[in-house]
Amino acid sequence: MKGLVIKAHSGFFTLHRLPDGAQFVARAAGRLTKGKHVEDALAVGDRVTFEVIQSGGPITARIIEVEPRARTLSRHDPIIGSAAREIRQVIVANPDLAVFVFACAEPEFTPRLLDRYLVGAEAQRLPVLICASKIDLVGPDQAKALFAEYERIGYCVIYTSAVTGQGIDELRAALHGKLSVLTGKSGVGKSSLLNALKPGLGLAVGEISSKWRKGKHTTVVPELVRLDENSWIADTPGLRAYSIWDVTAEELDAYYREIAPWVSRCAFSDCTHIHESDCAVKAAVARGEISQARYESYCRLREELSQQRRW
Ligand SMILES: Nc1nc2c(ncn2[C@@H]2O[C@H](COP(=O)(O)OP(=O)(O)OP(=O)(O)O)[C@@H](O)[C@H]2O)c(=O)[nH]1
Ligand SMILES: [Mg+2]
Ligand SMILES: [Zn+2]
Repeated sequence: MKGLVIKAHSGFFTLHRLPDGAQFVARAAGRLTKGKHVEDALAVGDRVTFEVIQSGGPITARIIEVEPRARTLSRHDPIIGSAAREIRQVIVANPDLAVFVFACAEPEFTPRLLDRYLVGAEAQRLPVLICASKIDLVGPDQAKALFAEYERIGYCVIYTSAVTGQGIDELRAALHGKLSVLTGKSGVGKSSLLNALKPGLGLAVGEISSKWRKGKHTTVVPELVRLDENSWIADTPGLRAYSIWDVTAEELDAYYREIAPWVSRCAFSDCTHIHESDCAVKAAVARGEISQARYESYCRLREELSQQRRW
């Protein structure tokens, strides 16, 4: 039987059988998890072959095979004290789309964090959608102004309000037929959006509006929520999901999509675009073709990456 892993919880996996949707709680066959692995053997989003077992307990299935992954959303998990071993923690297997949720207000929009997420997604070749949430708090004009630069460089931005219902149909259409990963810091309204997308879902929503100030996360376990027949969404715990630590300083320019096209025209092939004199990127910034804010974001991130310890 074929299934989709919709929840992973310390060695147990909840499976959604395809195509009928019957649910099973499974463990993985020993050989799948034994031995050396560079990444988690099983994660939410994996497509598996399984068999039903009679255990008399809560476990009703055994996973016997995992389909090769199209891509993964993952992050490095350095193992303390053994630099040679490195493991990828798979947050979601086979994602089709990353949805980055940023509130127009409460909490305040932080473009530098969006840039980090975008770099992570570009590096993992994951298509991106930006969701500007809580549009009711600022109105359409101010919301558009906040995200204008991202639209200009070609990212799709959908403006939503879980309160008025604005943009929810547009968002639902964009998610159709895909496995999407919803990411954003605590309090931006991810669970509220999911509840609006799927009435009756009843996900817990942070009740105290000051909660985001403490950065407390209401959602803790990544879990796939089914929007319709073949549309799935993972409400991730956020923040750490888009670690960019796989990216090197030298390749960073490739992941700023409006910077990348200029790189080959720089005088030096290893141009950092920071201090060189004959630099096509800096010239494009001077002409206003690359925004000052995004360029500064690039410089800051590059500095940070060049200082990080490699393992
Ligand atoms: N005005 C307004 N408030 C919203 C909107 N969406 C969510 N909120 C409020 O924002 C707060 C946080 O919403 P959540 O949906 O819990 O946010 P979250 O992103 O799921 O937060 P975590 O689970 O902690 O990561 C709650 O008080 C919501 O009522 C919106 O569209 N407009
Ligand atoms: Mg939540
Ligand atoms: Zn340059």
